[in-house]
Amino acid sequence: MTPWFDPSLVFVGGAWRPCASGETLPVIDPSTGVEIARIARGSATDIDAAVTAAEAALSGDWGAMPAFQRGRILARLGQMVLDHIDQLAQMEATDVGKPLTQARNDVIALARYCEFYAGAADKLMGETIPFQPGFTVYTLREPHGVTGHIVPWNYPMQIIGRSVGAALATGNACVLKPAEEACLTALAFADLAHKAGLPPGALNVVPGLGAEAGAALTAHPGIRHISFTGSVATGRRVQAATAENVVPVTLELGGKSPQLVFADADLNAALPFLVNAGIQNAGQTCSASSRILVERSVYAEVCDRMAEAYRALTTGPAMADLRTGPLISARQKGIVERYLAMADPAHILARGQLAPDLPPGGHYIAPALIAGPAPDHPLAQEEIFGPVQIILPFEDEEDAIRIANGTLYGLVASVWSRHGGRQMRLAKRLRAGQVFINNYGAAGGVELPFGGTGLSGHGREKGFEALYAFTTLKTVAAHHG
Ligand code: TXE
Repeated sequence: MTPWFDPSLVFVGGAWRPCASGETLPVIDPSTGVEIARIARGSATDIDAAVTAAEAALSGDWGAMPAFQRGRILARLGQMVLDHIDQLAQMEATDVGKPLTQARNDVIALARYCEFYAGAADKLMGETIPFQPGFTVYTLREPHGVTGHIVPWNYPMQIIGRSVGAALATGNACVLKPAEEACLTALAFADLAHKAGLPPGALNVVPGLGAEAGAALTAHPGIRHISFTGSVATGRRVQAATAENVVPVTLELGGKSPQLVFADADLNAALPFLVNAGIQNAGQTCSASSRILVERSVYAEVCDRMAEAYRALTTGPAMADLRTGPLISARQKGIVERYLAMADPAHILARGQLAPDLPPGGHYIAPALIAGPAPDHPLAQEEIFGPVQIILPFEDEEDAIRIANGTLYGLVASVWSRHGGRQMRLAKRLRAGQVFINNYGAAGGVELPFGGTGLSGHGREKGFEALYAFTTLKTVAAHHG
């Protein structure tokens, strides 16, 4: 997989150029541990140049462009993404270590975000407000200006789609800082956007380390909004930095999302979702369902059936396209192994299988299903971010809610039950930004507002809701007598 662009450059003002320091960072293929490319080590100087380019775009062609025209460019971009599906999927699979089919799905999701926000660009409207006689009052939705986007390594294309897509549709100019572990598709996206007709400076991409390029972006006084997806620890730093400049921030910080399985559930329908929501992308998913809560009377049966499904899971290189690939890095593998070491070996119900002859430098972990640590155990409380699921029993609806809501997170939850009243009650009482009934994740749902409460963060991305987040509201009160 050789990118069609030079990945060691930054993309600023519609052109590729070396970063100011001239230094580069390695791109490691997590499936093999081998370096496959170099990316720029962007710094505060590059971020500053990107913000300047974005400001120039706003006072030039991009800022003057009518909304429908922005939509057309996004629509073209969506088509170009689909036209490059093979290259982009291979690039993402190699860079992130995700199985090729999952990487292809991410390409399709990126195209869907472009399509959705293309269609929405000229449909965001203000209101007229009934006021006193002699006045006409209305609201205008205006772009923030230059928006900063800090993206993690687990779903680069999807997260870029949901945040940059909405920001461009509403007329902001973006500076994107992808994760140092997986930058390639961010750079590819910028190249395609340029070719789709996006004016220079409307989208700038500066790869680099979080503590350098990332911190410089969040602290830059020219940035008017920050969208961040990543860890709680970094999210806190990002929010503190944006507080200095008093700019709004959207934080999506992962979770410990539960699926609640009641005795009356259709277990055949539930089972694939119970397992897949935990192991997709090797569990490195913000909305991963890492806790399965099961009504006591069917607990043993669900444990057995999930264990059987786990034993059939295979893990191997991204290009082998098995159920799970490697973890992103040796560091992430170490984190997951430390959590696994906390488990009582007798509680590990099942492990998946590692494919034979794995490349020795890859960061592989066989998925693990762990039964019954106490709900307050770190395994049942903390985000592990690996292919590990915890399965716990509950006694009744009240107990289920207590355990489900008993972490500091609140991103996603699901309820498996045929009982309509229970579905509605739980949908109201579960602490989460999204609740699914008899499904999980709704296949990604680009149309569906997404975000969390508690340590999972605040603000909403995806769907139409993101358009409100990426605009600021102006009220105009005209007195005409
Ligand atoms: O995250 P970071 P890491 C969780 C997951 C994982 C843990 C650590 O539990 O084990 O976080 O992952 C940039 N100012 N999630 O270390 O540090 C960084 O360059 C500005 C959940 O990768 O949060 C990258 O682009 N930016 C999550 C992005 O922040 C900074 C997805 C994420 O990195 C910065 C990823 C700084 N000071 C990890 N420091 C999810 N919600 O899905 C780093 N960055």
